[in-house]
Amino acid sequence: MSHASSTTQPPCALIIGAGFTAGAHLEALRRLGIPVAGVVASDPSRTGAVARRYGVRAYPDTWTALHDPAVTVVHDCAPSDVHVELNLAALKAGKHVFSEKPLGVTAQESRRQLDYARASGLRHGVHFTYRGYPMVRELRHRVHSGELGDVRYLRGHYLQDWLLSPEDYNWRLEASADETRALGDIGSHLLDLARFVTGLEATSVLARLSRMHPTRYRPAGRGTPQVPFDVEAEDQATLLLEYGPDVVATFEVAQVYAGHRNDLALEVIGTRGSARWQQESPEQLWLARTGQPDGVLHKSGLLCTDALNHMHYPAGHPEGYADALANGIRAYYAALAGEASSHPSFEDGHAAALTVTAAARSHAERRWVAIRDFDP
Ligand code: 4PW
Repeated sequence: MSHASSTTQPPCALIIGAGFTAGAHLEALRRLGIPVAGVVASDPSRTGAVARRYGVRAYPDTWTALHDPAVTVVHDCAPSDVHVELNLAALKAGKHVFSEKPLGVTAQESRRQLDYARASGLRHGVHFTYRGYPMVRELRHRVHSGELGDVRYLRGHYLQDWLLSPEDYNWRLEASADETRALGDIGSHLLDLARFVTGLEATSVLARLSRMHPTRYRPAGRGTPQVPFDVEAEDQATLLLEYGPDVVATFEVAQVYAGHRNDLALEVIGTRGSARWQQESPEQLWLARTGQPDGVLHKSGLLCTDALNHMHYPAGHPEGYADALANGIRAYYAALAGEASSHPSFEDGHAAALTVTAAARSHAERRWVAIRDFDP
């Protein structure tokens, strides 16, 4: 497997998908000055609409898009259940891949992609947006510098409410019984955040998954009644995790908790102190350390270097989700250009998928499971 053309050409992106995430990638690429060849999605009218909005080419089908010699990097912003097919096709066409999470809806899918990507020599990345916030970098630095002592507990949640009503419709809700849904979609972010911040690998999990509504409704078109369908996968999950013998975590994930818009939070509790970051107050870090007054650290020019590398406006000029997303894309393209830059890879995507798959099995069998047993 040799893919010399994509590794020597200047970068040029292809976007697969036409939803919220595809638009966010397009905006970030534009902001970073990275050329975009075009867009392709399963629905030609949506492909056309996105292409017009951003002034890029609308490809007629995925094969044509993936085999355009102008394209060097594929951004997979398509629904989760087609990532395996699209990412493998992109790698086979000799393109670098920057995939949205979850890398696969099962650990089998993420393992196949990781093995193929490693052998291809192409650059593989997974977009775990929340690593792109300066204060996440600051939290990681403080955990690794030992400021909190030895890490013992993690508390975290990723809670949303945009799928609360049975009439709220999105492709995610159609996940089959052998896939995960909320856990893969947003639980993967929380698992990755905990792993990134602490450097610890989850070793075992006990999980309980549930659904708010057994029946939901799919729109059938203008003037036509909505079509009911059975919900097979979870929209809520409670996890108890072990990270080796000494560290325990409790995590909650849901997309049906009223009032929680994009409420991602991680608290690291150590033998000498605790620290917490929350996505909805992204420029702050809560700190409580023994022998010191509790306090909230605000984003400033005095943060650790890694946080400053991810801070692109001076203190007092708030940065949020779109900036974190652009920071993740910037890090991937810098690495592609040969610069010393780290970004989440298919290995990180596989690590999250492994824990999600193990959690689904734990729920199905109502028992603790060892996560490594699920690495195919
Ligand atoms: O990746 C996540 C999505 O799947 C995002 O960060 C937010 O939640 C927005 O949509 C979903």
